[in-house]
Amino acid sequence: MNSLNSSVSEIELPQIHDPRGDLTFVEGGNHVPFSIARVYYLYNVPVDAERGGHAHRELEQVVFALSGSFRMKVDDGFSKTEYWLRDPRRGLHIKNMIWREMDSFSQGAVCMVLASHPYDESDYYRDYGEFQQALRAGS
Ligand code: T46
Repeated sequence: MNSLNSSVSEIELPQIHDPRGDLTFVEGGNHVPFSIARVYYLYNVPVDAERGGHAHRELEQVVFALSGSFRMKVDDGFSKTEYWLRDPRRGLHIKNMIWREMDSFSQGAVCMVLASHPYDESDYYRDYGEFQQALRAGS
């Protein structure tokens, strides 16, 4: 069974700073503990939008605020906590079977996500009751 502490953690990426600006890079299997199969990003998000509201059976992801900020609420079915993402060097690694909800997007926020698998709708629990049932069944 997942525990929230072992299933959600912050990852800090390198930053190369020089007078021309900052450069940050990310390598799958190194900074991110899986091979990156997919990258997607959220942008033009209305400040009052709520995204997420699901969990994944297998998928692991690392979520970044490349620009601006937003709140990420996470829940393993037993306990809940929240993170504010606002630093493009600091990502949130979320393992499978974690319910997540995102809100409080700042104007112009850009959220980038590195994912361990290609998109697969059958990997989603989009119903909280089903998610809880699956946790109780240990699946
Ligand atoms: C997550 C948060 C941070 C695709 O066709 N391909 C994709 O790679 C993704 C991510 C989504 N879609 C389709 C599925 C839906 O028809 O795009 C539509 C919106 O997806 P969703 O409602 O799942 O978007 P969010 O922002 O609520 O959640 C997404 C990810 O799905 C999720 O895994 O953790 O971003």
